[in-house]
Amino acid sequence: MIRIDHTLLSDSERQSLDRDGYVSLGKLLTDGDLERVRSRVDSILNQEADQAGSELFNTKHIKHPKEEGADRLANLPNKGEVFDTLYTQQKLMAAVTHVLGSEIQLSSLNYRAAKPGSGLQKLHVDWKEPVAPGEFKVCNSIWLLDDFSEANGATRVVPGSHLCGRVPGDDMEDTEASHPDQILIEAPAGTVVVFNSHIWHGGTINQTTLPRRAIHSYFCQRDQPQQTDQKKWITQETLDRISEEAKWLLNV
Ligand SMILES: O=C(O)CCC(=O)C(=O)O
Repeated sequence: MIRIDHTLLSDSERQSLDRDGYVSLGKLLTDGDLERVRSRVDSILNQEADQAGSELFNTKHIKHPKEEGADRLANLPNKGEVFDTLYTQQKLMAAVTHVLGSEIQLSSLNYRAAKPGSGLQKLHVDWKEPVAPGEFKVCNSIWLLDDFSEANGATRVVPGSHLCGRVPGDDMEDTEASHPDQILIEAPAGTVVVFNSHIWHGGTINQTTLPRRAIHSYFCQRDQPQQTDQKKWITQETLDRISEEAKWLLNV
């Protein structure tokens, strides 16, 4: 179990999550934190080269197709202390448990960077089927490592769509197309945005010359399979370093 301080979330933040399906928690990373995270990401990208993100593809329960338009890293809980806070931060916990209840676990902690000229995704939900409002299984958060803007491929969401009990393919002929009600998550680097993963969402095209970088801290109900099987990947070094709460969240 973890202790959650529900007072960390204001009434209006709770209302945004309930009504709109997402909320910005503001800038939770200092500029110094951001530099450390970016620098660690760069060194893992260099080290792993064409194997980067490989833990994400061909997992036992959830096959995640390799995405040509984006660089990925996976299994970040085991790749540096600098990532520990990205799945344990107290305000994040308050928001995720507001959506899913207290029986949660980390599904995966992955990096995604939309490459210049790429990154457009279909509008999608992060679950295999539509769910009724309140029967939510998954909740995601984006730690922005760069300022997100229309130009560099900010994530799009359709506010309120987590309550409609349908998925984009039910209503849209072309799920890559713009949705009339979509909005872009435009915010400064260091911001954390939590979104109910049943909201219709997706990456948009990065029209700049630099990657648009983010880390997704993704949670699911404790009785559901994790995207990354944390027990399989956990290392002794990580176990020796992290808190009891972090072990509980990883379910290791
Ligand atoms: O990085 C983004 O903007 C969204 C990514 C996303 O929704 C996904 O990869 O499933």
